[in-house]
Amino acid sequence: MSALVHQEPVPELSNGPDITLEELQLAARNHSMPLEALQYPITPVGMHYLLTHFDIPRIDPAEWRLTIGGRVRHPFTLTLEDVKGRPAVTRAVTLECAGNGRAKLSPRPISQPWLFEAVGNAEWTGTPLRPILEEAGPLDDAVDVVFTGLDRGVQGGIEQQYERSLRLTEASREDLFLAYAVNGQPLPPQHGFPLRLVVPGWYGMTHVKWLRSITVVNRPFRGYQQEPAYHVTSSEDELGEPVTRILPRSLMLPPGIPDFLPRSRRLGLGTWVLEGRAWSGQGRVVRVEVSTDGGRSWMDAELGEDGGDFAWRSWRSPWVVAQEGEYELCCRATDATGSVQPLTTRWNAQGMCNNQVQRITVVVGEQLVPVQPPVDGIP
Ligand SMILES: Nc1nc2c(c(=O)[nH]1)N[C@H]1C(S)=C(S)[C@@H](COP(=O)(O)O)O[C@H]1N2
Ligand SMILES: [Mo]
Repeated sequence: MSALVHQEPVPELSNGPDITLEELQLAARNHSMPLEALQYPITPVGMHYLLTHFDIPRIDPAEWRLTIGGRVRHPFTLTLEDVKGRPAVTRAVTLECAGNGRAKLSPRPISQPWLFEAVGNAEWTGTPLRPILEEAGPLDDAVDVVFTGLDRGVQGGIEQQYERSLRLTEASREDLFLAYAVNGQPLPPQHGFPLRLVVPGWYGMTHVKWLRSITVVNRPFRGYQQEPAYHVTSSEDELGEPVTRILPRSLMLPPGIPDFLPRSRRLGLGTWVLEGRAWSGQGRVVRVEVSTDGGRSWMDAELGEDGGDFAWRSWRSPWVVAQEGEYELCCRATDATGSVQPLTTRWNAQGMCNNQVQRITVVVGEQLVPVQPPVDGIP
């Protein structure tokens, strides 16, 4: 009678600590970038990762105002039209969540359970922040600049607006801007409509969405998202080091076709091109290496065009596969400061900054039709 029920064979899956339903709830709201999006030099908006701590606020652009105040000589307010009327810049910026890689740590710190795909490289348009700060005129005792969003919630038992600060010197750098468009479109609600901060090179938490106010203060800001959140610490009892700039990382476009479960890749024999993107917020990516034996031996990949100071760059490496079997592919980036992606990362309590190398299992079989013809490389 039940012969018509379609049942797949149960695949052998990797064992890990159980994910809770609450983590799954976060993971379903806050999606990562599908790795096939590595094909695009500029990430299409719907494929860009997303992270929102609380609810996505609904904002009426006619009512919305940005206030600039605190320890300044000339506090003022801008409408959205005022912001758009100011000088505009457009920049490709790689955004990555500081918690990217968290789910690979053991034991897994409980929060958004990212694997390695909490990243995107969109083209943001907005107006530079520095002239706005200059017009406001910070007083001599100014220390921090606080960026406050319109979203509200409870975290760590504390009711709060989402807000983060930067030292005045960092906030006054030339490359920061307030973005009202992404990939040529007005910001969609989930990416911060109508205005968000963009801090090229810094991890995602700094890029405050749904910006409501910019406040200059005369002491180091200690709001929840500044402290204790976003620190690399080995225990809950000590503060540790604040998370700032993005560590180097490379990702590989998974070759071949996926096996629905267990998510490994299938590929035929032949000559393939392994390719992907690499980035760092500390300096340019100067080297990417590839391994097809799980990190035992490495070869240099060819680097593609430099995407600019704060955007990822492409890399590629030919791969001749003459033998059937299982392969473990890895890639690792080195940036201009000499910082290299590690094979394993030291555990930390919040699951921050895990830039350990990605591993892709590929099953090569003679029978398989070559599904991915050798290509000229991603642009
Ligand atoms: N107001 C506000 N801004 C925010 C957040 C938030 O929850 N609220 N999340 C931050 C974090 S942790 C990240 S990683 C990035 C994600 O940006 P995206 O969703 O546009 O990719 O936004 C940052 N800005
Ligand atoms: Mo994040």
